[in-house]
Amino acid sequence: MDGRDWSVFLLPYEQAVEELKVKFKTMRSELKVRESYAPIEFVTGRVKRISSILEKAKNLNVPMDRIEVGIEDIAGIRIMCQFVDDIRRVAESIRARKDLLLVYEKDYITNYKPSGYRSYHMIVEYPVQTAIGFKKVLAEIQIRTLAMNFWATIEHSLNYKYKESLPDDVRARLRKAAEAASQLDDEMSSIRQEILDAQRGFEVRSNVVSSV
Ligand code: 0O2
Repeated sequence: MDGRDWSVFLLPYEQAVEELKVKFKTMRSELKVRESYAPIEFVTGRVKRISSILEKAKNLNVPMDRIEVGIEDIAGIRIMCQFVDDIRRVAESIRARKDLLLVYEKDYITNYKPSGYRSYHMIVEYPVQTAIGFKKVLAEIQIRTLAMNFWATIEHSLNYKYKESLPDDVRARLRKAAEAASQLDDEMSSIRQEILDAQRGFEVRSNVVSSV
């Protein structure tokens, strides 16, 4: 494929990323109004770089005429949440959506990667209405906490910079840092739970007082 072919090939993916970003950002603002709390903190999206698509196709032995089905994250959406529980809530709402079809899910939170990487991935099929007709594209939705995102962003940039030359001790320290990020998430969840319990206790007490 030459440059023009790639630009045309990537158009529906660009459209899918833009539309999905708007939809999840809208979900956040809508839930803030309806329930005064949204499980989404912020949303980003990107279309995979051509060099990354080619590299992944090579690594996975995907022929060029099969990249549409063989590379599932050409369109990528990332949803950042405050708490681990929020990830489950967002995943549930994605499963219930009628504007996309869930293909499969990868739970890298329970089964974190050897690198220490944690995130919840959902591969979906998303229909776009292009200028020349209807087309279904695959997209990868990554759902993670702010702590998971902090770790993944830094690990990704270090890996990108140092490639295979990342020293073993750095890899080991990154794994430890991922563990620390996970403990931070657990601690934040338990602090949140204590606040919720305290608020519930307060509501119960004030109901008893108002009924006497
Ligand atoms: P970029 O730069 O985001 O475009 P698998 O075969 O299951 O190991 P596969 O098929 O590559 O993995 O897909 P996976 O793991 O579901 O998703 C790949 C994407 O997840 C990556 O995209 C990253 O965004 C993220 N990811 C997966 N593992 C790691 C990791 O160890 N560290 C970090 N920082 N991110 C990870 P790409 O392809 O890296 O590219």
